[in-house]
Amino acid sequence: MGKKAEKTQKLDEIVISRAIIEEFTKDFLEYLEVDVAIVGAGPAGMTAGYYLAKKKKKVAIFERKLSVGGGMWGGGIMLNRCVFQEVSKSILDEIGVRTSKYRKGYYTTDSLETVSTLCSTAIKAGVRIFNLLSVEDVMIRKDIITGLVLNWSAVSLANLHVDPITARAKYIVDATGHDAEIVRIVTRKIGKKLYTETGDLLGEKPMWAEIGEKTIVENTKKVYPNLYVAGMAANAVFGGPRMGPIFGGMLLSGQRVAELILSR
Ligand code: 48F
Repeated sequence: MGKKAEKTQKLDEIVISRAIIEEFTKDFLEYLEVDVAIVGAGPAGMTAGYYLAKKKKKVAIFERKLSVGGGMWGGGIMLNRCVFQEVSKSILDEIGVRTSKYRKGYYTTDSLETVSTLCSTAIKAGVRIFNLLSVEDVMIRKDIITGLVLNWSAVSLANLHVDPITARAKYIVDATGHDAEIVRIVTRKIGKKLYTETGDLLGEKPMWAEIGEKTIVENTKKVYPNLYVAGMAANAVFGGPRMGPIFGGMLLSGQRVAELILSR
């Protein structure tokens, strides 16, 4: 289209509306059946999505909030810098987040750059992120999780009595952070059948950055048939400590869960 044509283009509000509805619906319908459904677009969920999509898996991330990024935007106490340790730097380099060396083994990033780059890289690798959708339940067939129950977050916020819809997935990742919401739903609905010592959530332990960052990767694993935990949810389920505003473990956990699922 030439410059003249651009200036004189007429705009039709109905075309704009149809574009939104048709394009979104096309995607949504396509992603109601996926290889991997990830709940939560925090650092762990988006990293997991990126590594799975990179290997051509069909991945949907369902995020309750308007914005992705979970607890990453505010760095520590709303100071928008994130800290990463040496072992996680290669992931930042791979996705193109700039790092600044603070001391030996410690790097900082701009949290806004980190979230936006992680999100953009995941989407460009093929992940579809559906924001404003809450996972409120799971589908279970013969003791295996087969899918998620979804509703618009606005429905619960407004306390409306509206039924949800469902999405089917071969594998599900609970990347919902401290609350480990999906694992909690499983124990509430079908009892203490998790792959933990007690069958129940063991609960997050007090802050200990060094141990927390180590255990979060070890605790990233299958917790119930076809259900994996990643990110802070992994330590909440398997009894690891919290680690505060250091984010390397979140990325490493996301990468780990992708590896585990790909190895299946
Ligand atoms: O909390 P969040 O950032 O989890 P993460 O990826 O990273 C944890 C760190 O941010 C931080 C830390 C620990 O000290 O370093 O806490 O493990 O992101 C979780 C995302 O899941 C969404 C939530 O809105 C957030 O963006 N979420 C939670 N429950 C649901 C959900 C749900 N039921 N349905 C959809 N999204």
